[in-house]
Amino acid sequence: MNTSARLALFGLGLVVAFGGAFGIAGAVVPDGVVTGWAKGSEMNGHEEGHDSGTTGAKPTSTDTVKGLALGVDGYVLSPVESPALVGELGELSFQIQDASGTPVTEYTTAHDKDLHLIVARSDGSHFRHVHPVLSESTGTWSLPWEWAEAGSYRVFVDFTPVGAEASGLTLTRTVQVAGEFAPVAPQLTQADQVDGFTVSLDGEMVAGTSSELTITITRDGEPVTTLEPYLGAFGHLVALRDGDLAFLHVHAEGEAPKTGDMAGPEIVFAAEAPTAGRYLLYLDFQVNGEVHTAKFVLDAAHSDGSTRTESGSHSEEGH
Ligand SMILES: [Cu+2]
Repeated sequence: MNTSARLALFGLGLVVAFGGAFGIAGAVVPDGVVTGWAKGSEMNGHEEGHDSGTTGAKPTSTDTVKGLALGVDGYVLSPVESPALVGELGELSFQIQDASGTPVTEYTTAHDKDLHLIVARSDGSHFRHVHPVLSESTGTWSLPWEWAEAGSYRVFVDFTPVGAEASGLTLTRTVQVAGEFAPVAPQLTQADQVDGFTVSLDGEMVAGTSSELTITITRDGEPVTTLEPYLGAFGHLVALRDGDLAFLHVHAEGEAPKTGDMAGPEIVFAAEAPTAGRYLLYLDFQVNGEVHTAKFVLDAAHSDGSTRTESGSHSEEGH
């Protein structure tokens, strides 16, 4: 594990890394429940001592991909309640239940919040990263909610149970929102325009390898140097793997910025894709008290360096 050493190279760096793809057997069953084996994976940079120095043949918990199962380590994401119809204002709510079915009401705060909620339509559009409120009496998390469009959505919750050994868990469910919709095929893009900001991404991802991604934010052609800490970091990157929406929610590693600190125009990430193929990346950043979200779509090259991204003319066939 040289993650710590690598992180030290990036003062403001964030790490985007899936574990290796050991033992993943995710499948979408007809009722929309996603099953899979994604036991206890840990965020890079949070390796616990029990991993270090082991040389056993078994994959460790860092070797799994997150965001493919509704239950991990005995914790289960309950069914998600939400408005039945597009355009109907209501509430989205759920519980995290422990192995005995009891709603969990105590969490370890991570990145300023006890729980992070990410919702994305399965085609990668309509991404939201928000923070619901916990009712400690019922153990129910909720927030006001309205579906803007129909479709099949993936709901991800990212939280850390209490306990010294606890590491961050990501649970997921599918929510269907009735109505007609036109899925959008994610097109490769390394630049986005959002709320007057131009956000561009430089770098390439290679399967199984840590690759540096540099995000640069400008406004009206001028570098933005007033990035503010948001949830204890200068930026948050969520990456979803196109095809199964394997998930990663990462925050800044290393020294947390202090209130009043500013950064920009560049944010550096180390990205490690578990497989070649397309990834949907979402960057949350804050300027002047407002949070903005920029989206990118990248192809990770095969570990031998081959890529299908240059011309886009190669077929998907062949192994
Ligand atoms: Cu969050």
